[in-house]
Amino acid sequence: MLEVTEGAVLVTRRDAVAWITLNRPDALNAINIEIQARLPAAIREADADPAIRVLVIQGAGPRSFCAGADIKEFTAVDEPLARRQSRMRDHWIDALDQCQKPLIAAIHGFCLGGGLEIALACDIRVAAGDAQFAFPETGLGIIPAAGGTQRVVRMLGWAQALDLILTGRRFGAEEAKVLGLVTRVVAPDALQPAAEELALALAGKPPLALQFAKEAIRKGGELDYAAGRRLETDLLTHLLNTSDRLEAAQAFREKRPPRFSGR
Ligand code: DAK
Repeated sequence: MLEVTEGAVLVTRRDAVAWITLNRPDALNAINIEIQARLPAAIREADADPAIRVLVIQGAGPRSFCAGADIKEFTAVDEPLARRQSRMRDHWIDALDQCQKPLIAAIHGFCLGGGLEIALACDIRVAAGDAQFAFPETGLGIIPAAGGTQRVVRMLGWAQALDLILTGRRFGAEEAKVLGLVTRVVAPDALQPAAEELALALAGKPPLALQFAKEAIRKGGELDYAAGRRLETDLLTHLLNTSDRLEAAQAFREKRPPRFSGR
């Protein structure tokens, strides 16, 4: 994985963790065309790198994770351009959905519209106490369409999805936790350490078990119960002969920490 030190999406590596930073702090990290192109590339590259076990997405600057799509790039579009933009949107959000490694969103400040959709596409969301969430799309004459409507109805059910998306109301980190949109809230200056501690804990676990657990939950959750159980059993069967499963049991018997190889 190449480290990227300039541009709208930065990528750095610490230990086995790839830190992907939305880097347009003057625009509150709004998603412009450059972010739409670079974010999926960064995620796919980190996902393909065997030295990386966990990815964290965060926003640069003190005020925002991401304030949504770049409204200054919104224009009246003709049909071919609309189709092209729509393909690009599918592309950038698909990269998050297809990522096999654990994806953590470390959220501070504004987390709005497309920014909230990025966060919701991650596996675990850690929010700073100052985080503010909303789906402002309907006020702009559009709808959340980077997975927002579909993810929120699946995560929270119809009633909350309709309330949040029709009104576009702003809500804070504690309410987001009560709703179940984020699972952890920490003090603002504890966000980075909390995300790092979580990332390192996941990086120390058997990678295939995490990958298959993601698949069982994400894919299985879209299936009926019986089909989901079959998927779960198939995935477990693949894990039974992995070196890491044998290593976990061996380390337990020898009363030592396990060393996982990812095989
Ligand atoms: N786009 C562009 N610039 C933005 C921005 C945004 N979303 N949000 C903030 N900025 C810029 C501001 O313009 C300002 O820049 P300057 O004017 O100084 O050059 C700078 O960031 C600081 O913002 P403010 O001066 O406004 O700061 P305030 O504290 O007063 O207000 C705010 C902060 C977050 C409440 C406010 O900036 C705001 O309401 N921002 C807009 C939030 C929003 O509505 N976001 C868009 C949601 S819709 C699609 C794919 C995805 C989507 C759509 C289409 N396709 C592929 C077709 C997703 C849609 C959305 O996300």
